[in-house]
Amino acid sequence: MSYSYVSCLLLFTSLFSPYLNRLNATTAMNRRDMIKMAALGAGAMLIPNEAYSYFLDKPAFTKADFGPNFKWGVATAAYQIEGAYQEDGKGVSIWDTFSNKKKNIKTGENGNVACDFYHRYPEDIAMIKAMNMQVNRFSIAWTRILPNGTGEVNQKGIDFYHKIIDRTLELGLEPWITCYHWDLPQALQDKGGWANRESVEWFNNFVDIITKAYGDKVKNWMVLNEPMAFIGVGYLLGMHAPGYMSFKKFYAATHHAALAQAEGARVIRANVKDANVGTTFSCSAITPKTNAPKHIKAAAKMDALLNRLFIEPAVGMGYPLDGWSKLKGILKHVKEGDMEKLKFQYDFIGIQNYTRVMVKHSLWPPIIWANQVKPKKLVGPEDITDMGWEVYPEGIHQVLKKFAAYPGIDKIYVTENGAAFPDTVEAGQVHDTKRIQFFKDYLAQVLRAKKEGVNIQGYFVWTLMDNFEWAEGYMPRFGLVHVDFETQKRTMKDSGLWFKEFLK
Ligand code: GCO
Repeated sequence: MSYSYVSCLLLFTSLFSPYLNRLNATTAMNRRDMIKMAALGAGAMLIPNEAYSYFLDKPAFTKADFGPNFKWGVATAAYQIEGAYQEDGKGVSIWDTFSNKKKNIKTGENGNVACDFYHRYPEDIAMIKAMNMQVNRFSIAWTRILPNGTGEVNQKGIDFYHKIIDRTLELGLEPWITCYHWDLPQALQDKGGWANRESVEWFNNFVDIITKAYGDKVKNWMVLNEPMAFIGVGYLLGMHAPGYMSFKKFYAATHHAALAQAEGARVIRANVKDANVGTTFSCSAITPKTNAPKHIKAAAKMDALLNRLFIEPAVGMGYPLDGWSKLKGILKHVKEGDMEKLKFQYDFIGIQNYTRVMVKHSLWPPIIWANQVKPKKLVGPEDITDMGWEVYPEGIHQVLKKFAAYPGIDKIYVTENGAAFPDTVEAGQVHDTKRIQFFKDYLAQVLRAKKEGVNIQGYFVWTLMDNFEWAEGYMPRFGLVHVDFETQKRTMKDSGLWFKEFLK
């Protein structure tokens, strides 16, 4: 999804890169497997568990290569981990409503209990420290602070996040707050949610309250988590809360979320002294299936939708109508002065990358006439994650370069990157070698972009522990820590131990 002007070149090179990349990955996998087999044969018991995977195949880089000020951390989201969905005065969010309708979640599960972080946070935050990470990125559930979205503040909700922040600080970690990670109050959805222009005011009010409450203690703030994901998947594809499939609602919601992004940033800047203000974007390298013009055009449309839609208005370029003319429906919602208001000089942007998207021209779905080529149909990708996503390390390099090239972009943090694999606990251990390999390969590409001059200042793993993966339920496990959802027992995976060793 990308590749308009700056990245046109990348689009063409990316046609060839999968092959080169795959070759490298295969070699690495074989080597790793061979060493692993040898280690097992030679008495793996002699290798202390903590160093187990790390010794199998050291990466070609060290922590020091990323520089002394580079920040390492983990990211989570309130709805995915907290549970306690009706406790201490919390109001109902759109995800409470959505996940409690069985048909909406693949596994029929809901997020009512999730990881029970609400009660287990002291130990859970300690695990971040145990992995030698520095940053705890988490989000605030709007409905704990304002059960009805606006109006009366729930003091117990305010207190809860003070406890999270204090625990984080007491362990010597930095709290990084995401103001909105998808859990809009249901009371506001009942008034139209993001499709209602008043959402900008509702959001400003919420951000005003939380920045005044926590701004003395917390300096790093992110306004939104992946606006494209919660607007696109929530209002157009109907697969996430609030579950709409409507262009009309999508156009309105897009503009209001884009406005809220900049207005929310202004509130943070006004209320928090010395704030580091950012916002996060989902992004994927886009590859057309072949270089036939029809596939290239299809890829450009996907790029406009998936990558460009929220960053470009934020940097003063307006909406990417040149990529997909159908987006002009958004303009109906633009009032005088809005284009100016959409702009904000962020201190940093957060890049969230998992996979790449290969695109073909297609008669389905109509309107966009573009569809994704399923990774299974690609030529021999080295791994497909439990999300059905292709492992494509070079993609993170491409999106870092692409986003760094926008005007006015200063610092970049990789605020999410990770993978879901089917992990099992065996004798109290989780040997998630695929995930370790994933991090080694993606980090190598992050470092490559950094060496090429992209101002990357940190990397946060998605995610601390296995959790409620939205419409997918609890099946895809993304954590560095395994969670048994029956007993809530936590087991640090080898990948968590790998980070502990790597960051020592
Ligand atoms: C996102 C969200 C996370 C997801 C993760 C894996 O990026 O979609 O921030 O909440 O769980 O990305 O899908």
